[in-house]
Amino acid sequence: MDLQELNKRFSSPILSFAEGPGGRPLARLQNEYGSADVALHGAHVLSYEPAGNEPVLWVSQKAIYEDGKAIRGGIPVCWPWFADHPSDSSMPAHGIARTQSWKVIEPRANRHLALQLEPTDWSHSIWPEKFELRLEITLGPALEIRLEAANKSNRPFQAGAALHSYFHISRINAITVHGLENTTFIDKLDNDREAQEADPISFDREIDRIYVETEAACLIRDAGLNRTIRVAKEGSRSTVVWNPWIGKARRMGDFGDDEYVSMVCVETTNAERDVVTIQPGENHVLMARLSIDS
Ligand code: TA6
Repeated sequence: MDLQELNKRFSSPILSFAEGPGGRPLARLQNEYGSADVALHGAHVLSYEPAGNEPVLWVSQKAIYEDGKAIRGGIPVCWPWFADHPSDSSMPAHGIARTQSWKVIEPRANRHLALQLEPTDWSHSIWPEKFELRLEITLGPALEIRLEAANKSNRPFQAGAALHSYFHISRINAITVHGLENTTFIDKLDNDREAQEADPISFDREIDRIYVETEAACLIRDAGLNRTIRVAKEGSRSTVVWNPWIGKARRMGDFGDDEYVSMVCVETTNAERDVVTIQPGENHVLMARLSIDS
């Protein structure tokens, strides 16, 4: 559906469609609470700017906007597995959802934008389950991102997932992440060792941690911007915290060498022991709610 048809069929006083980065279709939400841009590619939230505040999300200056590629930044939708496929390393990292084009559909009551993904020949060739994904976004006092996964088959399947949010910060050494104190995490940089820390998270090196069995909201306190980003969630039992630091940043072609200083990932996830099993005919909802704490 081209932009003219999208606007004719779905635009509203707060929703319009325009050409975005890479000349690709973008949905733009705008109201008294602020604005948010969502690429139809990957149902990928690219920006969220609360009224009167700095952008909440970060996107790399070197992000790539191409079919089959994931956009570096914003909120990649990772499904039906997080990070590497559990048993087949030849599979695409973070699943099949973030690299495909989603369809705009009618949102449910009180929600502002809805996108849908169903199996394609490509996805079926690498993951043969019958599913339907629906991403709904609501721009209010918080930006609410709701990922609903439906099992359309006659057998249960396991689904890992993440709303892999990249946040805009002043400087990596000016922030701390709160809410995961004394919570078990899997350290992806130390042979999946499990550990806990009593203090809020501060950053002086690469961090790549999957915190498990936690439903806590996280706070990103940013002394440089004098603000706190709240990352609340529902339907999620894992939270991933990641900063690539300079070494990994330099090894990623779609990530500027020094961009690691202005971002942090706090990801609303179900991974490892928190992967969910969806029964035939049933759904699972994963939701992230992003806001600036007054
Ligand atoms: O967010 C944690 C993580 O699994 C890191 O290990 C890093 O690989 C990151 O995701 C980005 O993954 P991507 O496939 O988007 O490069």
